[in-house]
Amino acid sequence: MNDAKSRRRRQIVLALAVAVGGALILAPDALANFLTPKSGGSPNANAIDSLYKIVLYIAAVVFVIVEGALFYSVYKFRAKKGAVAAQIHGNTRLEIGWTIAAALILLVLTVVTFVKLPSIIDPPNSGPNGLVLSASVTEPTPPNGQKLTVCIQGRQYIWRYTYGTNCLQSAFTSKLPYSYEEMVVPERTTVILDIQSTDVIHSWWVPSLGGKVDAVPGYTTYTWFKALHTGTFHGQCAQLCGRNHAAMTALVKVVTPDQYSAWLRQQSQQISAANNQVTQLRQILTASGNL
Ligand SMILES: [Cu+2]
Repeated sequence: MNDAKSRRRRQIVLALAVAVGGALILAPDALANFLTPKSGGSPNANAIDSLYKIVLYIAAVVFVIVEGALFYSVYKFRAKKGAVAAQIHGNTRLEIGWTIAAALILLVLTVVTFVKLPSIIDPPNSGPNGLVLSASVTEPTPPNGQKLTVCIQGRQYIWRYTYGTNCLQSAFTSKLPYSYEEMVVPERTTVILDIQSTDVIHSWWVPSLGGKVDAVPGYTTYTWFKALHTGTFHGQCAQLCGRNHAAMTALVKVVTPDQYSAWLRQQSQQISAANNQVTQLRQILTASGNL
């Protein structure tokens, strides 16, 4: 009877060990960007990812030690039904020890976080092959002041992007080019995002290109990214903003600076051609008394 019991226990322990070992071996591939934040698109996304991993690994070590001690104690000090428990009145050295250890861990996490924060918050200069752009004073600015500004407007249920340094002040009077849903930007260029909302609170989030920033009606919030290479990056409004919230996706298309300039020109031409058509239509409708 006892033999069968201990064999069964050994089998359970073995099965658990195989399951945990297997999960650890398979984890890096299957769970890339699942357990840790997406990264690789922009330096701030990479900094968020590395800070996250440092905290995760420290927490994992603490988890293993605490759970290991728990399981060890449960096993080692198991007793038969009806046994009288030992009466223990604390252990001062142990208690002081784990209080200091916990405080030290918090101290390390605090220091690491504050060391890492500037690389997440402050935009760097554009790369040598990035676009050379003008400066303005109201937004976060890289050390040399050169940046590309894109204004993002959240509205139920689409993102609108306006391109140009003065996009906050004179998007319409300057006839700045704009696009919906898909943002086009040049690679290796520090892009500052001025984020606004026209209706409810939305949240701008393209995980591979950095952190999440709310778009709040009546306010302008800012963030930045510097795409490290060309490609497309997907995002999704991260704040429940209404019944069609799930459809409020974002796509950032990173192209070469030359392709970007060409796209911007083409976009401007298409917008003005469309406006001309509408103007003609309006004249016809007005002349015929239908408007
Ligand atoms: Cu939204």
